[in-house]
Amino acid sequence: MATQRTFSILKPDATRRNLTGAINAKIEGAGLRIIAQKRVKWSKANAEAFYAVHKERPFFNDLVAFMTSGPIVMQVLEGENAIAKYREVMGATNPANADAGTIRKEFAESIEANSVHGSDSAENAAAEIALCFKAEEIVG
Ligand code: FUP
Repeated sequence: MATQRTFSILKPDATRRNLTGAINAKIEGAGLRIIAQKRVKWSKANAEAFYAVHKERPFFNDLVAFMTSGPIVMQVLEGENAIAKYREVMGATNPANADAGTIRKEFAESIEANSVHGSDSAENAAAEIALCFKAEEIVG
């Protein structure tokens, strides 16, 4: 498996509880390199654009409200098999179903306030990175 890049977000529940360093330690401990990182506060339009794929889902409005409720940290991660590896390190969407040792098992508060986002495919990783970072902000 070749070196890949994936897109990550440390969500508002993580920044609120001062967990960005603890989560980054899990990411780096898994062998992923943080090659871009910035802390921002999303507008409603930013969150709606990012989660457009979930527009028809019943949780969409709550998800947008949550993702705009505080600062987030957007990242590009690089490593061998980075997309699947980060999904493994993140754990299941619902922390109740997440494996021991995963970010969501250790840190997530609920299925909504679940601490992290990670791309679920190579296609989405490329699109999410392009949406959120300029090429010169990514330093591999
Ligand atoms: P994941 O890829 O694991 O982040 O999960 P999804 O793409 O299915 O969902 C995206 C986000 O929507 C989740 F991180 C949290 C939110 N969500 C809910 O709030 N309720 C749900 O039932 C499912 C997802």
